[in-house]
Amino acid sequence: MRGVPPPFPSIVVSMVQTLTDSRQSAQPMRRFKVRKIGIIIASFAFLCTVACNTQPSNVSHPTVNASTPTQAANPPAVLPPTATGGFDGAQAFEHVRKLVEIGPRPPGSDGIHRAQTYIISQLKGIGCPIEEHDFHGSTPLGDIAMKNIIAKIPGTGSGIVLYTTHYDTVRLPNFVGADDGGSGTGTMLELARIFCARKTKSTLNTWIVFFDGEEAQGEWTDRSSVQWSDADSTFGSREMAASMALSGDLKRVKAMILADMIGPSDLKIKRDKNSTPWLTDLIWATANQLGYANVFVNESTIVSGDDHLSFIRRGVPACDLIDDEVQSTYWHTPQDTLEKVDPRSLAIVGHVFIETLPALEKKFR
Ligand code: 1BN
Ligand code: ZN
Repeated sequence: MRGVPPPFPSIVVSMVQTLTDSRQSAQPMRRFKVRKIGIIIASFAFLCTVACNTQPSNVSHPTVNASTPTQAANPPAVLPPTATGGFDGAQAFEHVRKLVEIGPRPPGSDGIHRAQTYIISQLKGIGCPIEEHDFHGSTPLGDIAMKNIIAKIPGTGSGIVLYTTHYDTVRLPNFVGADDGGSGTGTMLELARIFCARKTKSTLNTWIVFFDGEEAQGEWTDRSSVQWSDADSTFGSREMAASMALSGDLKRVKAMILADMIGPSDLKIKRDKNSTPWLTDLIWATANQLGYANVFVNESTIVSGDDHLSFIRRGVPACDLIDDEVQSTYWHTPQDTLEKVDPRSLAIVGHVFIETLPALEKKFR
């Protein structure tokens, strides 16, 4: 999994090697010819490698198909955008760095207002059509002004796919939420860059959603003091699901996909039993075909409180992608800092998100 990829595809390396071997026993003239042929083939192979790697990301989407895996079982340690459908893990990580630099981002704080300015300016800068949905969360600390931010990429049909995350942080002293709040936000900003730049429309309307107020609101002192309840959490996703139900848009939602805490370098995402089985299967099949079976593992967990449930409860297919193993380590502690996030993990999830869209298009054709 963590081996460094060769500079050329292995078939090219072995072709050049064969010519080099035969060269040692050849006559001078023949040696010259063979060397020349070798140089020509190596140059051709190099040019081909460069050309293949510089295709624009919005036109090179391998169709994920159960019988034709697109990668070996162990993807390389370095995942450049050319290997991940154009998704740049380094860019996603830079967004996480900027959010962490802001500091704590609990709802209603200066920090979350700065995070909102950052997310909105990034989305506008890449040309995404955006909406800001302002509302008030009724919390144990009183009414708090909150804001969902939505990039709406139009499709040719009526169906909607929601790619979602939360950008607020839990109200704990010195908590900056690199993984919890940061990793999903950085990933969705990079996903927005790719989807908003596409010239060809998907059949599905693709909405990228940044929820406020996912965390429980209270004057918490440490992680053991945090009391999570359905009424005091997931304010942003409950608000969005409710307003979409009122407008009639909720019926158009084919799938809601949530990314939450996807940053660890040893990322391990289990199947959440509260998520919709067919959608979980579709995402896991996509991840398997891309060679990420060691990240999207065949184990189960139960996520009993997160933003996907706001949609599941209203009958919308939804799936939560979360590494719940960090709950026993840095989760909801001041140690949730930048080094807990690996650009490679963001790239893997981003790649799966990119390829999930055509799989959904196919399903709802
Ligand atoms: C995720 C990140 N969550 C809070 N911060 C939601 C959650 C709550 C996930 C309880 C698992 C258990
Ligand atoms: Zn949290």
